[in-house]
Amino acid sequence: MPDRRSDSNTGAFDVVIVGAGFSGLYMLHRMRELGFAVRLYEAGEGVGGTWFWNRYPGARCDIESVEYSYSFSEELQREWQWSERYASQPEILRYLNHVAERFDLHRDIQLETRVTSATFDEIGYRWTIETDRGDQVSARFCIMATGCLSTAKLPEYKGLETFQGNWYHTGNWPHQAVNFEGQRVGVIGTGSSGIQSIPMIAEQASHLFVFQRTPNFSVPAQNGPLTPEVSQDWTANHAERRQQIRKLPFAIAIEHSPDSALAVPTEERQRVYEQRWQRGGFAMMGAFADLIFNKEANDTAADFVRSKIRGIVSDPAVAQMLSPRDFPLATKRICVDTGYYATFNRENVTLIDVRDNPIEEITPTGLRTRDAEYALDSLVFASGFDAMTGSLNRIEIRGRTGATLKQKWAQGPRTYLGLMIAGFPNLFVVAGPGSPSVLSNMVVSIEHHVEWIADCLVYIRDRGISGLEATEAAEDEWIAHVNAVANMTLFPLANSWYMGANVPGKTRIFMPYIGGFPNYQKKCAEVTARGYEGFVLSIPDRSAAGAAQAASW
Ligand code: N01
Repeated sequence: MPDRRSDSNTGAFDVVIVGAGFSGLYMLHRMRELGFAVRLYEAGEGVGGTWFWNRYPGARCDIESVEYSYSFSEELQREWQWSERYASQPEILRYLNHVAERFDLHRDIQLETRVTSATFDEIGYRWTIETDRGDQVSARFCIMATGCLSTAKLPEYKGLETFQGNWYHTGNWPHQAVNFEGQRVGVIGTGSSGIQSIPMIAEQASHLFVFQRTPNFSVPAQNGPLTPEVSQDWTANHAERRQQIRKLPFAIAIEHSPDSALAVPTEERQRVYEQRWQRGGFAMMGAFADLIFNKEANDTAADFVRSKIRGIVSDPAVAQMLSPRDFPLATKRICVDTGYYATFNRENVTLIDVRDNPIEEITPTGLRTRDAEYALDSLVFASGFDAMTGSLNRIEIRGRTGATLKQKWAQGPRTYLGLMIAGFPNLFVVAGPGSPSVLSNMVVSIEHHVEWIADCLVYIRDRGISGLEATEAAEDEWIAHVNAVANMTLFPLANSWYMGANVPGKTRIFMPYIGGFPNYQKKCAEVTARGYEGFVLSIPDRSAAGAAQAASW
């Protein structure tokens, strides 16, 4: 296939990709390999997506490093060695920069450019894409690789603009080092970002105040240097290991027991939980088969974690405050930490419950809750993201009927397979709502989506057709299935970002697909094998404009 980069001179591409994280980088590479004329726009000053922005102290992956890496290149797998069991943000960012260099991706990436709109033109069957730098280009296909957790969300407190100290959001952390030495620091939020950063900030700050609205379940990472044995095993057997991983429900290498938590004697159950706790990370989730389906089973695991918290935290009142009670274990993403609970034994750390004693305003010198005032030099918002839909909704995406995607999704996101949207032909989303995405090893899901999209584009090009669009019927059926599967689990019981519950006014609907990666992958393969079942394939446009475009394939 010829390299069609020269088409970029005319501002007319085959494919425009938005976002240069794990998804966008591989998508770009694949498109180029297949000979498509492609341009990638990225808002950041560098590549890396999530790993470019989330530079807060302690930022680290909660999936093991050897698994959280691309599989598409044998050479890349051989030459890259991870240093720790769970990679830190700087190491993952180095990896992604290495990938961009190694595959010479930068020549088709325009950095510091935010896509502001994408408008579909039905006559030419193309998208017009505009950016905040004044670019206006057209592309037959527009691929949103915008990430699931990319739009940071600040709580709406009055007075933030009056604060005289520095404030930060974990999802948009400065690129220069931040030094909290000798400072009184407040952290708002105790999700994964808060739980990773709190132990690190506590080591620097003169005093750390943790403002907690909802305690979360956290399990120890048991992180450490990647042992030579694991490293060598992975290098020698990665193809086989990756194949095994793709057969697992979350595409994460944890052992899944087929047993019910309720079918084993208490002592045996405790032994299993203890073993999983010592193993670290998501191992706990595979301890018994019914943990996410049966509240009683889940309670046994939740009780175990609460008992661990009581064992680690010396002040029983603080341990009680740190113990989650109002949602089942893992129905909010379980956090994976290093030294989180023990941090509350430090003299310089105070936990403040802001559920019954809410934060009322940020003041010039700190913040005020209903009951007290706190003097602070710096404030850290670890308050999360407008997840899964936020980054798509902030681009004005106008489809075939002229309606925007935001309008279409006012009652929650609707997609077919999390990949495409009825009314928005030739627009693809990598790891979109309705796909396993955040409930799987993201890199496995991303590679699967990139390859599915690439195959689809080749199919279209080979047949000389204009493109394809998901049908409303296929989308309705898929969303009904996504909801039905979610409702078989305990997940909808939590006010989680999976449910859109963390953003005031956002429709509550379970957004990711929890039917498991293998089932999902099978469904996608069936759709393809049946000639893109659930999609309408566009017949070639025989107008003069259409003929000219067809000739450009
Ligand atoms: O965000 P979150 P996150 N007043 O939404 C609190 C991934 N990730 O950035 O629960 C007071 O989980 C909020 O309280 P509540 C991972 O998938 C992965 O931590 O709404 N508090 C909550 O405690 C993760 O799940 C890693 O009551 C307020 C916190 O802020 C996802 O990103 C690392 C508040 C937000 O927690 C998001 O994690 C980091 C308010 N007004 C993130 N508003 C890895 O390990 C919000 N909060 C790979």
